[in-house]
Amino acid sequence: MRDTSRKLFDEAKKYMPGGVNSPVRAFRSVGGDPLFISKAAGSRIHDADDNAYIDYVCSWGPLIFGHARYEVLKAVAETAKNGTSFGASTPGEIMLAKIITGIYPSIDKVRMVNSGTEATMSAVRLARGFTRRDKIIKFDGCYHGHSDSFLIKAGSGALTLGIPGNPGVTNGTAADTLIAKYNHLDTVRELFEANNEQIACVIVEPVAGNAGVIPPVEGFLKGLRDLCTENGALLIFDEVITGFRIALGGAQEYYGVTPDLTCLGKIIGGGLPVGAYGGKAEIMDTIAPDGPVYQAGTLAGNPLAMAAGYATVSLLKNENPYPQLEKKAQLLEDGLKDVNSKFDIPIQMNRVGSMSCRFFADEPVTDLDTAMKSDTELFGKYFNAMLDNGIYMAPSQFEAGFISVAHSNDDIERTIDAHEKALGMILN
Ligand code: HOZ
Repeated sequence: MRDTSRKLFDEAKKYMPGGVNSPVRAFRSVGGDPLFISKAAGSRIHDADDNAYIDYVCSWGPLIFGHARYEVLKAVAETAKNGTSFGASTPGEIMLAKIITGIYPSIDKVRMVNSGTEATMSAVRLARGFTRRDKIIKFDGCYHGHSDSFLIKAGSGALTLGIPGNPGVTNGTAADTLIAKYNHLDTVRELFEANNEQIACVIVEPVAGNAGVIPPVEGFLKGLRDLCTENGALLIFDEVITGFRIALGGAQEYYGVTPDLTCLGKIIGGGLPVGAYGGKAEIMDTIAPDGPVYQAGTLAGNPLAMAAGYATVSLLKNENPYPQLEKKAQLLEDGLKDVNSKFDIPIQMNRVGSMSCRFFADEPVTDLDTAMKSDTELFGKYFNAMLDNGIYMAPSQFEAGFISVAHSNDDIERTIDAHEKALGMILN
């Protein structure tokens, strides 16, 4: 049934480490062979054997309108006709920068990069350069891409694959990354007290989305804001996932807390490789060529990514799909919960807007420790049973699922149905 994908995976393993270009894709924690995708449209992806699946990965978040949305494809195709990259400025960069700064009051100026990893890495360098301090605080289970400073107690693939410590990261770098517990403000306060005037920034996913989905508890983000202000440190929101996802203005709009710097990615590239970081002009002007903090990129502000991103953000601004997304996500959550009540399997349903996660755990998941109590083996069985029933989810307990504008009520019904079948299958 998935023979072609299996053959392709065998072939891929000869030429690429683990047969993949990003570890979670290898399906290691859920078992089975990864799908090779041949095409997608709307809410559906097709594998190389032409099996169709309702897709809840949505390219890990960027595809808020679903796959191959006409306006986005058109923007990319029309831009590509004039060339794909110049290593020089283009009007498209201004268009995307202008629409982003118009939507995010905390962002006066923005610098485009090529990925979320670059955005967070550069934002932290900027925070260090601006404050002239070395140490940073990050949270256990939060993932900010794969640059050295962040690969300590990281979420996503590092968590999924249980990769311990930080091979490849120097002890010096690791020593400058202080780890606090997500949703435990006291641990942040203690780190500030123990490292007086040494902390450049606190970086946080305002909704943790790489250890499953873990919403911030009441007062957590506001508490971070206050602690940063009191201690002269910058607050960085990594909104690579939440930006334009849980609200047009991201988590900072949703929760009403203003960071000093914001990292964006995913949706602002409309499915093409992109990242960005921005903030107050006073801070951003520290970046070269205006200031001494260096950061550059041959393909930064690439015209195709700018076009796809601008088309996507314009659609979001014009159509305001957020109430509709919330409705669909609620419908799905309610249906899944109804099914859950028929089975003797403890499942915690975490959700913020159109990002969600089902934890196979007994108790509410509010931090990394409680997330780690999930039954990952059971999740693996569930994942494969869902796949067999036509549903493509992130192949890890510790990732977020996304619903798009393209997901229909019929898709949601089918998903609830598949969920019931899958739970039945894993009990047998
Ligand atoms: N959690 C990652 C994105 N936020 C998964 C994508 C990947 O690593 O390939």
